[in-house]
Amino acid sequence: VSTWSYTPPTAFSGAVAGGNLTQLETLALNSRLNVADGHARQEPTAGQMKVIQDLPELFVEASGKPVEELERAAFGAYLRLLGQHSFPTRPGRVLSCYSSSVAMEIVARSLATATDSMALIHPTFDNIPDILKGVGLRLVPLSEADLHHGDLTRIPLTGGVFVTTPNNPTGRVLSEPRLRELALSCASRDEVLVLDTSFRGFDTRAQYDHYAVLEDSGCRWIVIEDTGKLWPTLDLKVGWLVLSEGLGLPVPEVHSDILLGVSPLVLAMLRGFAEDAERGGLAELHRFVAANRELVRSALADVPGVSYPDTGSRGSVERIGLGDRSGMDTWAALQTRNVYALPCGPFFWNDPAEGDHMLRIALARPTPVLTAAVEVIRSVLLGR
Ligand code: EGV
Repeated sequence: VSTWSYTPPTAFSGAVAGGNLTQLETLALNSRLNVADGHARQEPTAGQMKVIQDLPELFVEASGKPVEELERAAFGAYLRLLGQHSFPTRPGRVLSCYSSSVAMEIVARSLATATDSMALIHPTFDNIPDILKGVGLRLVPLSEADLHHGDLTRIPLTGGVFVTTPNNPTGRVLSEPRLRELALSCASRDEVLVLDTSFRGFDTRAQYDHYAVLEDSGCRWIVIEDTGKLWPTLDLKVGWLVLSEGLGLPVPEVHSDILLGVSPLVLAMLRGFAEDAERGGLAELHRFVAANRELVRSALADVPGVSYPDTGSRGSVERIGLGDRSGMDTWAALQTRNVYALPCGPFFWNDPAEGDHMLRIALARPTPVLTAAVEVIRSVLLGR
């Protein structure tokens, strides 16, 4: 396996200490042994390659159709694929964004007009607390233990509850009964429930009909759906903002401040990827991720102190418990050998020490890349 020559992006060379996770991911972009970001970088399958080869025809098709039709087709194909059969169909209930982070920024700005505080799942990817704090919201951490098993009436009252499910990096999925409880609690406390479901495509346990539960509960809700983590589309993707009736927030107005719409070509391409996934591609992807997870676990099986905190995770990222070793020291040692992972401290946005002794590695990579990266991780952890 050849290694690309690596030039650190100079703009980010000072970003390591005190930087955020995305800055660490940026450092990894030029290395072949990049297992840092959670974007999909595996080889396209034969079915996906067919869609890629059809791009010139899709371009012509997209130029000649009303955007609303392309949007409805892509959104519908994606949500039906993932079991979300009660998704809203009325105009105005679904807004397309370039990415789920853009969608989140729009949600954050909208929420900030109505409240000064939110409860947010802990841990989660650090750009979510950063976006919410960036508009002035005060954040209350909601631990996974409290989210899944705690007394919901004891969560401090804020303007809303923000939950990533399946969560990043743990893969924990909010169950249907628990979503119902949470939604009813939000309804009775008049809090907005925001769900980020970017990783739901990897886990059939996150593919029950969330919209049926949300609509039944009577709460005000926003769901952020994201095609960006699933398929190797070179970051051509959409983040959809799906809104409840009577939300009472200026989401459409803020959305219109930020963008007019996403590319019709991207919408047409995503419909093609969703249809391929429906024809068996999704099951194939699940097998691929499971095999890569197994590859990692078995390659590191005999390394003293290594553990897997997320035994039940089916997401495209995997946490590795490092025992006594620090995540940041391990990150630095790997980085000198051109391997880029993520230290887990920053995921614990309210208490980074909780994530100090863990690393996150991406599984949505070509198997030879993952094999080579894990071989280096193994030598570093063995002190070689
Ligand atoms: C992951 C990075 C930002 C994000 C990476 C991610 N994007 N910061 N807007 O996509 O798990 O690696 O979610």
